[in-house]
Amino acid sequence: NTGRITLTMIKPYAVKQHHVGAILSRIEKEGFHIRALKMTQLPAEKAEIFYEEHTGKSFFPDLIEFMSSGPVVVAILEKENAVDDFRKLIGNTDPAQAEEGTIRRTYAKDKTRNAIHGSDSDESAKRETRFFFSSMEEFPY
Ligand code: YYY
Ligand code: MG
Repeated sequence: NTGRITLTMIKPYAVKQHHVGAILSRIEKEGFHIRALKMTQLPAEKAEIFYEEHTGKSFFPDLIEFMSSGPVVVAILEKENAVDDFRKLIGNTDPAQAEEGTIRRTYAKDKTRNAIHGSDSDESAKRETRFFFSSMEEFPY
């Protein structure tokens, strides 16, 4: 992954807990430029498409129910080495395993309500940015 773009989503529980401002602030402090930003809610059918790689896994139904349960805040982020640096910043999927100081360690409740999404590859980042945003909604640094 050598691209400058990644996609993030602040998940429903973190939005409900009023962590949006703190999380966006942390992201900007770490040197990511916000290219696009919005709040939206995913109907279950849309969440299923976003997470289609996990179709059939044991946690899939809970994941879809949770991700469609309330609004999310989605952003396209720009930085050198965006995908890998952002995954490092958010930490392990399971907050109990995430390093001290990572966004998930700080704001996640559990493995499902783990506060935030980050693309896992340049290819995923491309797909996920198109999933949420049109080119008119995106502003390069
Ligand atoms: O990319 P990342 O979000 O860190 O993890 P994925 O393996 O892509 O899983 C997506 C999403 O599914 C994860 O953020 C929480 C949920 N999940 C889960 O609830 N239980 C698991 N054992 C694995 C993933
Ligand atoms: Mg993933």
